[in-house]
Amino acid sequence: MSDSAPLDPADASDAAPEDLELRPVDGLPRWLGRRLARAFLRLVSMEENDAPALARMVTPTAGYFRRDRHVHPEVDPGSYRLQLSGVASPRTLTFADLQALPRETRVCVQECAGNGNHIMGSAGLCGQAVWSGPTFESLLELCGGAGPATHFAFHGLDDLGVLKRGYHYGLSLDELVRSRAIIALTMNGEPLSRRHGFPSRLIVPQIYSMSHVKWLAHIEGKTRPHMGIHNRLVFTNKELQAGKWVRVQARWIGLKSTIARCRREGTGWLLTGCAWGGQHAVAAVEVSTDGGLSWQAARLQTPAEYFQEHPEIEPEGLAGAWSVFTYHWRPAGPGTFKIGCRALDVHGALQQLDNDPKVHGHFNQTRVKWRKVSVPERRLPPAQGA
Ligand SMILES: Nc1nc2c(c(=O)[nH]1)N[C@H]1C(S)=C(S)[C@@H](COP(=O)(O)O)O[C@H]1N2
Ligand SMILES: [Mo]
Repeated sequence: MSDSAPLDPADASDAAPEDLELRPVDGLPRWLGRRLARAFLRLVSMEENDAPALARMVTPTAGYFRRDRHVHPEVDPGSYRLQLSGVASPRTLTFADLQALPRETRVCVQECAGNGNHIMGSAGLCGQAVWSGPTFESLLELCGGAGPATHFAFHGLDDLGVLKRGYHYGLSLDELVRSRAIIALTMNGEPLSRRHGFPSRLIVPQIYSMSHVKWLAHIEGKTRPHMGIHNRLVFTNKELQAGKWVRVQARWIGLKSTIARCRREGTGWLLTGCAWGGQHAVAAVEVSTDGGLSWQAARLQTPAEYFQEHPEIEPEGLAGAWSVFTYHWRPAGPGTFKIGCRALDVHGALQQLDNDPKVHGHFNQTRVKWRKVSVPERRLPPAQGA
C-alpha cells in the first residue's frame, strides 16, 4: 500500500476529528486525567513532549521535553568557562574556544531513564534532535589526553541549593568513547536554548539522558567511577544477578517503540510512531490493534534513509537514532481498541510485552506501551449542495 493513499473524496466533509487521542493504559494520565498529570509532572520539573511530535524523525525544539531540578541558570557566554581537570594537562576553555573547535553532528534520541514507567505511563520524556559540537575525545586531545583519568564527572551550573553543588553525573571513559559523546553547542541548528543547557551540554547517544548534563561547567577526570547521588542512588534499578539483587545504574537505552499519532487517512487511520534503543539498529516494527492477539508489519523509515540527502551527517552520527514507522489501519467499525507496537532489532531481539522480571525499578522500561483509542462512528457526508 502506498504511504499516502489518495484521500477519499467523502473525507473532505467528514466531521470526524483528524487525530484520535491515544490514552495510556496505566500511570498518572490514567488515574488523574491528562491535564492533572501534566500539572503534577511540572511540579516535579518534568515537561513531556506532546505525543504527535514523536511521530517525526526530528522533534521540534518548541515543546521539546524537559527534565531538570527547576533551576535554569542564565549564563553569560562572555564570562562562561568550561573547566577540564584530572586529565594530562588541565585546561579552562572559553565559549569562543569551544566554538572554534571542529564540530560533529549527532542525531540522538534523548530519553529520561524513567520514561514510560508505570507512574508516568505516557512516555513523553523523550525526543530526537540534531545536536552538534566538538567531540568529547577532541576535548581530551586538547588536554594532552585523558592522563590518569578512567572516568569522568560532568558538573552543571544549576545550583541545587541544599546539595550546594550543580547537578552532576559520571560515566566511564570507555562509555563516552563508545557512544561518541559530544559537547553540544547547537540543537536543531540553533544555539542551545536556556532550558536545554546554553551554552553547552553533554550529549551521549544511546545512553539515557540523565547523563546529558546541561549548563556544563566542569569536566572532572577521575581514577575511579563517580559516585555522586545521581549515579549511586537516584537513577538506579535492582537487578537479579547470580541469585542476588544488586543495584545497577541506568545506562544504555533498551529496545523500545511507541505509537505517537493516529490520524484520519482515507477511509481509515494512519498510525505513526518511532522505534529506538538497544545496542543494535531497529530492523522492523509490528503493530497490534487487538491488544496483542495479532501483530502486523509496519512500514519503517530508518534514519539512514531519511538523512541520505544530508552528507554533513556522517553515518556514525546516526548510531542509535530512532526510526519512524507508519501503519495503515482499517478498523472494521467504531469502538475502543487497545493498540501497541513492538520493535525488532537487526540481531533478532524483540521488544517484550513485560519488563524483564530480573529487573526492579523505574528505569529502562522496555515493555510494550499500550494505548486505548476510541474510533468514532463514521458520519455520512452531508448531501451535496445542502
Ligand atoms: N545540569 C543539569 N543537567 C541535566 C539535568 C539537570 O537537572 N541539571 N537533568 C538531566 C535529566 S534527568 C534529563 S532526562 C535530561 C533532560 O534534558 P532536557 O531537559 O534538555 O530535555 O537532562 C539531564 N541533564
Ligand atoms: Mo531524566
